[in-house]
Amino acid sequence: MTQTHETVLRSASREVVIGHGRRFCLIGERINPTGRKIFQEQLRAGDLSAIERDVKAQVEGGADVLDVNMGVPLTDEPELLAKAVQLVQTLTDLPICIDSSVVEALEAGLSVYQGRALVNSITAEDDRMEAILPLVKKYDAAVIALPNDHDEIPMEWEKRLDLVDKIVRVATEEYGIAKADLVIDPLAMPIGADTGNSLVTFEAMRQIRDRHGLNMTCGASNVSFGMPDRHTLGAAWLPMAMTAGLTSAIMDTRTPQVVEAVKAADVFLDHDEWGMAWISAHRAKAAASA
Ligand code: THG
Repeated sequence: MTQTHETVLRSASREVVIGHGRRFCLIGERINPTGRKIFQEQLRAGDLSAIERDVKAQVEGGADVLDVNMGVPLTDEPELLAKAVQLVQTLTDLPICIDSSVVEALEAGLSVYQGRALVNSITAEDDRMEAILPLVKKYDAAVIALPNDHDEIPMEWEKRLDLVDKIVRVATEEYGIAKADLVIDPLAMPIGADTGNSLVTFEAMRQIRDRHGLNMTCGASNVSFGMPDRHTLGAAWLPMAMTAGLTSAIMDTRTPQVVEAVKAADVFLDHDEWGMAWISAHRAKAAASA
């Protein structure tokens, strides 16, 4: 068996560990204005108040980490992301996943973050790794890496594995980043586009776990995009992905159906010893409704 790695994330006062023998790590996705017109207009006008509501909802739904993305067209994204990261740190003690395609925004977010962040993300492209991996090292963060390069997303798991090999080699040998601090996103594609997509992603997950022991995360809501009854698809897909080695997901924790499917899978995968977390969550729920 390959040794598996544990990724340690921290806020100023709390630690979260992602690992293959542990309970699944839920990364709340909603602090993100993509596709949300009103939220985008508010952010453009400097009104960050909606973030408060989104943080509250993701935390109450059971998030372990919060993804913060401020990708609003026609804004100063570094400034906005830094402000959002500062605000979120006043609202919760959960660690943050700093999500941007803009290198300067990632750096701005990292520079105001107190703790050990998860940077989202690099690809296997040389220029992305060159720009972002020094920041990961400088700020002692962990980083999500997507196995795609300049061409389109590879639809063969073998090609994704080749790109994972490249990312691991470059990050560890050229930038001195520990394997424990690499979290691979094996690329979950919409099932509506091709019903063979998930089989490729599950095989990539098994290979990444068995060959590298690396942690993984995924944009789990991508999977059901364009399909009816998305929650049921999500609630089936995540336990299957967990069995294949997925150790965290970027997901909407407001949906109990999906969150509970993950918690149940933790019990069956023996990641929740004696089902203690499962039992205490249900006791708390019973107490709250009494
Ligand atoms: N991998 C990594 N990071 C990611 C993603 C990924 N970050 C962004 C995204 N994907 C995950 N986050 C979100 C946040 C919000 C929504 C979806 C994913 C969302 N989607 C609406 C929906 O699904 O119906 C519609 C949005 C739209 O209109 O485009 O709210 O895969 N590493």
